[in-house]
Amino acid sequence: MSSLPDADGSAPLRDGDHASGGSAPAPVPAHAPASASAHIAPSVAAREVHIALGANLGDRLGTMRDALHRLAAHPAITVVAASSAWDTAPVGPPDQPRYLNGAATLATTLAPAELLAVLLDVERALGRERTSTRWTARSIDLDIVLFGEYTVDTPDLAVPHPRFRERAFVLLPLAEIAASARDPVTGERVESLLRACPGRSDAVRMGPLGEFPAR
Ligand code: A4P
Ligand code: MG
Repeated sequence: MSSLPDADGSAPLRDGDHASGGSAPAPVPAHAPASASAHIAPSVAAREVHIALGANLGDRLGTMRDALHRLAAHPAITVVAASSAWDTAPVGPPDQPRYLNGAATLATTLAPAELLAVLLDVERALGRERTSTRWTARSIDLDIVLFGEYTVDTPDLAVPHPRFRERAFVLLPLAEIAASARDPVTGERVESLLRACPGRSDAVRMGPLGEFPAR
């Protein structure tokens, strides 16, 4: 993408590709399970990925915690950090309950499309039902917000998430755990995107999503 600010900081990924090129990959954290690097070719280093979680049906907090534990149990994923849970007003159709939102940082050797497949599996396992209408109430929503400094633009996956810059319900929790993470499209850091984002005052910080990495 010509608009990318960092000549060496971003590289488009095709569906199914492993992240390659771009900035130096994040090292596998010391606490990563040994199986994490064995899952895919050992030469594939773990990437730092930030995901957003949202829920406004059922046991919102319990479902979000369950989702993180399921991700942490995956052999190619380490949950490096989790934000607080934030109670937020619904964006979109107003006739739905308030959301609980959060964010987590993962280290993974999975390719973006593979990680998306895992997230969709976890959503299904936790009772997510999709309707033909966008932005309707859901038991759990798991979105990839940033995948290192890479960009992905395929029919099934867009990274960075196309709407994260204008969403306080994504940026507030993300800024707790990844304030200096950089948006590869605008070059802005999460903390400065948050400062420019409307809707922050409507969100209420609740307790932690959980202790990650799990001890
Ligand atoms: N998809 C494309 N890019 C991505 C990505 N980066 N991460 C595709 C995850 N999925 C991605 O998703 C539909 C398809 O998007 C996926 O199958 C995948 O192939 P979905 O979860 O069924 O759709 P959705 O969430 O209803 O729609 P959308 O447009 O992704 O919604 P948003 O933008 O995520 O907004 N208000 C509050 N307060 N809190 C919320 O969490 N969430 C939404 C949904 C609306 N209002 C909200 C909240
Ligand atoms: Mg989604």
